[in-house]
Amino acid sequence: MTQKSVFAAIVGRSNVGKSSLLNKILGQKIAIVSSKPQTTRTRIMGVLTKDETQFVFIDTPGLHKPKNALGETMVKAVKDGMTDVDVAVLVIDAAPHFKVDKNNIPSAETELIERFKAKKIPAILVINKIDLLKDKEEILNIIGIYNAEYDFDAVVPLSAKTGSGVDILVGEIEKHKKDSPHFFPDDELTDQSEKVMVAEIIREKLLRCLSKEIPHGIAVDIEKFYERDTSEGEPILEVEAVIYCEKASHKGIIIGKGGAALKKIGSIAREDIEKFFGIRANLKLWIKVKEGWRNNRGMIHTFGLDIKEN
Ligand SMILES: Nc1nc2c(ncn2[C@@H]2O[C@H](COP(=O)(O)OP(=O)(O)OP(=O)(O)O)[C@@H](O)[C@H]2O)c(=O)[nH]1
Ligand SMILES: [Mg+2]
Repeated sequence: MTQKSVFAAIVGRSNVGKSSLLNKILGQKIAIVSSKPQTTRTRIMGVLTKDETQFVFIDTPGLHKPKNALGETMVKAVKDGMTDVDVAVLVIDAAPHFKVDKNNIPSAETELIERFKAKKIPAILVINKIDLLKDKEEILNIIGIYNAEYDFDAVVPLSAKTGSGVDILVGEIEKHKKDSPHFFPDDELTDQSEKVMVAEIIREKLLRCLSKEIPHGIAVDIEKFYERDTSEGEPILEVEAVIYCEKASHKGIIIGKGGAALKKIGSIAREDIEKFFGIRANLKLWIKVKEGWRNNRGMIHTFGLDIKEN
């Protein structure tokens, strides 16, 4: 049996549902999701092996205008994520297109399309969040607008939330497969380490529980991560993590009155960690202030947020 592989980059603006789509395709959550923009900070690989074909999906941060060094590394991660792929999947959010001028494609999307043109990258257009559309006929308008900009190989309206249309997308991506040995073991799901997965689960809860700008200035560093047996001989995962924030006032908000906010974050993060690893877990959280870390390349590196080499 000749092995086949296909590399697909998932790109688009922030919050359009790229990570939700990756999780739905894999049938398991490996990328964190939130309603706040700039949730994904690095390039994340998701691997799906079906018989002779291995799909490698590259989830990328939402393309945006960077405001700091972290933003610059995120934008670089988008560009690097598109290098050497067989196909790009441009994800757009169906809903906002009816509120704005219909002929006005957002600049981040134009920029991505320009890159497909320059690098001759075959691309599939995904119109996501169709579950939110009342008038499905509007999809035809969107298709018209985007097809005038680029000769997309396929256009797939879908919902990463309900899963409707996701199989069609996988079929379209599969058309780009090439004869090639598999790059990952067939049972591998992601290139993220277990420690990074845990840090991301904690950051997701911070994004969900905290308001506005605080989560954008947060990084999570796992200091201890090991499994031990309890006195009853039961395996338990011990995790100790430091939450870095940018201001002392933010630290107070994260802790909350009498520690209530931190307790809640810790408890929902622990539940998810237990679900992901399938064993009980103990989670201890500390909070430290690191002013301006998002403009400090050394700290960005320490937090593992700069570009990973292939
Ligand atoms: N109704 C609906 N909501 C969706 C759908 N897909 C994603 N969402 C929601 O959209 C928000 C953003 O989803 P993400 O998957 O984090 O988006 P993203 O494009 O990865 O965002 P960044 O990582 O910030 O670039 C979340 O609140 C999701 O639950 C969908 O098909 N339908
Ligand atoms: Mg994301």
